[in-house]
Amino acid sequence: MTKESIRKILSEFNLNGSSLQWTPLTSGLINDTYLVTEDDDQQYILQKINTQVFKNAGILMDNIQFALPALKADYYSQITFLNTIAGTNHLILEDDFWRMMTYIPNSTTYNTTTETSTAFEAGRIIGKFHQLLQYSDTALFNDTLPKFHNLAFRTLEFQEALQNADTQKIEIADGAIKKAQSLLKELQYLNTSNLPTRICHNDTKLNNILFSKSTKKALCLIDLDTIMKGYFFYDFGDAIRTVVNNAPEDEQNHELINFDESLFKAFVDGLAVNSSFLTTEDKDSLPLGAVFMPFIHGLRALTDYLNNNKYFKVMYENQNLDRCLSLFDFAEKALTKKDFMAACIKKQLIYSE
Ligand code: GN1
Ligand code: MG
Repeated sequence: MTKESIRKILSEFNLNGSSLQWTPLTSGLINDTYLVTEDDDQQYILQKINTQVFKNAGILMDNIQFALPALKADYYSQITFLNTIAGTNHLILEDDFWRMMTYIPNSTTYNTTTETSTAFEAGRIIGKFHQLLQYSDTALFNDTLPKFHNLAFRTLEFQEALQNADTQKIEIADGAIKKAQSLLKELQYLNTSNLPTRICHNDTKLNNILFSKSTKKALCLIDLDTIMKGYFFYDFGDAIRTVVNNAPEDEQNHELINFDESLFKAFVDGLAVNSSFLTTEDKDSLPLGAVFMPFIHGLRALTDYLNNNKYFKVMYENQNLDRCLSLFDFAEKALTKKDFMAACIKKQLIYSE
């Protein structure tokens, strides 16, 4: 983006301070994000939505607007969207979809953690998010990314990609393809039939939780684009894969990929603070849910590798394959901890029969 085009966008949102600075934030794999500073003081987040992925960004904004009133609560930081001069919560300029929101001062994010206090806070704030949204009218919410975490759908996409991929790619990905098939067998035991449909965040990796720099307490969840219907284990599993494992998502040295039991316990303790909304079926789904989420992400990364990296941003050709292998490795490690997880959940989350 040229300086002039960003300046033009900022002026449409009525940001005309005498000094405007911006810097790209590069951790997201889908949208383009900038931290904007106005007059060395006020900060905002500016984002260009990837409309190849979010084909109808308007209904994505609607979902966020349905959720925000319920998320307005004590001890939960509020994210506010800025209106344009024309009075809309987004700007369409030359086919690009832009939106701006407030930046919570004195806040930070972590990609990974070794601190049990951080794991506790992550569990607590995810519980709070669900507790606040538990009475939402699910019928209001759009399926912005239909079947986002639907395993049958993602398996079909994977099989299609396998049929169309280069033979060389299939050979390189042989190990990953075999792992996919064996993990799929384990996941057939995940029973979703009696699970309540909830409004979920659907992308609760650790770096989508905002923490206070001073108190170290979790403030709120950010990156609200995937707020949609789902099951609680989606948000549980996505958090677990990033809270209890210190290795990045594309780690190539699998010896560094770990499942830290004390971080898991701390996360569940934090969740227990805000867990009265959970049903027995929700709780029973959590151990396999913590295998499911890294697996489905790994499968999506593998599919994208076979499809020549059309969906996720990559920095090198085989990065999606590395993501897949790392995520599958974590899924296998989580599978060996299934009984441990079930025992912690039983002990730490009160079962109301
Ligand atoms: C994508 O762009 P980002 O990091 O918010 C993806 C998530 C994955 C994540 C992998 C809409 O999210 O599902 O967990 O990459 N979001 C979408 O880190 O596909
Ligand atoms: Mg996201």
